[in-house]
Amino acid sequence: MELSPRQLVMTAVVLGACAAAGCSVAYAAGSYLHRVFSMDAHVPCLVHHLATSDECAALIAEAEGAGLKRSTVAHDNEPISTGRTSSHVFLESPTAETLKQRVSAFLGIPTAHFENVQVVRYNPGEKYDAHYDAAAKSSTSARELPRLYTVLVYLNDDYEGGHTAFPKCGAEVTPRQGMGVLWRNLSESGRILQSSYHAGLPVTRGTKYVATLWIHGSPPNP
Ligand SMILES: O=C(O)CCC(=O)C(=O)O
Repeated sequence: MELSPRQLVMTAVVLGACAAAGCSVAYAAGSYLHRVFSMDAHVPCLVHHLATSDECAALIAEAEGAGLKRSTVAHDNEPISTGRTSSHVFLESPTAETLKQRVSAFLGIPTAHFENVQVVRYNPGEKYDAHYDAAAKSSTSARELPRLYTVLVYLNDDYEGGHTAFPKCGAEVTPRQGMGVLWRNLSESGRILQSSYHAGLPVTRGTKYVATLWIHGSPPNP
């Protein structure tokens, strides 16, 4: 099933407390969400039905087929981190491409600005401590990464724990298969946005899978 931007708009929701931070994501039937955002999504937003259940299942199978490895934080050649204990793999597959195309249409940013889709697996006890995606360490003074937006897509929800927390927004997302969470990491002037500080809380039972899309302001270096 293909999802139109209109269907996505109809189900977009702003996470509660951050709305006070000045973002006006108005409900505008017939508008595309990226226009509603007017590119100032300085708050995390939920996007329901961003991926179909078939796509979610395919991404999990493709990731398992390709082989996931213990996660690093910014680059695959870094040492492993105790703050990020999951495993992941970057995928280049027709399903990953479909997801990129959909998010690209949704945000109005070409897929050339996207990193490859990363599929992350968390077994019980595994987590990703609070951090900024636009910084290589969890402090804003650390080396910065040009990740303008992050889009997380939950690929399953048959597990316990594993919520995504935005501590500086007072918001916590309960994963639902196919649902996305989208947020901006950098302001227009390139400052790291406090609202983008987030964590993948420990999974307490079962296995969690998410797909992560990082989108840059210009095409990333190969
Ligand atoms: O798995 C989650 O809920 C959060 C993932 C995350 O923090 C990230 O990919 O940057």
